[in-house]
Amino acid sequence: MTISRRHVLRIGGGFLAGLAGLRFPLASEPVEIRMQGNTDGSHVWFDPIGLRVEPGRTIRWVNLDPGNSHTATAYHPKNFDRPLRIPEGAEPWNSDYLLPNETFSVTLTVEGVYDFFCIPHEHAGMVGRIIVGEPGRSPAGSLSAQGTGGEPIPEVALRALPPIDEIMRRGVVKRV
Ligand SMILES: [Cu+2]
Repeated sequence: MTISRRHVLRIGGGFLAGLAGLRFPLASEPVEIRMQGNTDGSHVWFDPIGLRVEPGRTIRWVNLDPGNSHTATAYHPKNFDRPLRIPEGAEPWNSDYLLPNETFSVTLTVEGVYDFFCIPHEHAGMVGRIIVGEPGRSPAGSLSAQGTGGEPIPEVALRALPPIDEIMRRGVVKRV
């Protein structure tokens, strides 16, 4: 008894063709970062504090802290002569003060690591980190995590920033 070779070969095709259309990344929807604070104002934070997105994604900060104004401000020489901690060639942003329930949005297209802070609460460790695409792909990506020049970043803020590899692994990192 012999198995028909033609029969075996017929099984292979067709299955994979359907899979290509299954991905819907919803890249047009903004990703939200919430500005939070506890009731007595002794703790303030970005939620999430670490985030990974694909290039072209819009980030929207929203102030959900009823008791405080907050900012989302990129570490960049154009913002109060702070060290460069976003990719070279990327546009710096500064939301200015957001009152409760106000929002601010930015679309990030250059791949790399972006660190940002809240102007009145940087010394309380209110900072965040966004990774766009693959940080290694842009030469400035890894460099920006070190930062250069300007008024130095307080130790408490540096320590609050989640490690790049943790953000790459988990996609979203919450404050502990
Ligand atoms: Cu703040």
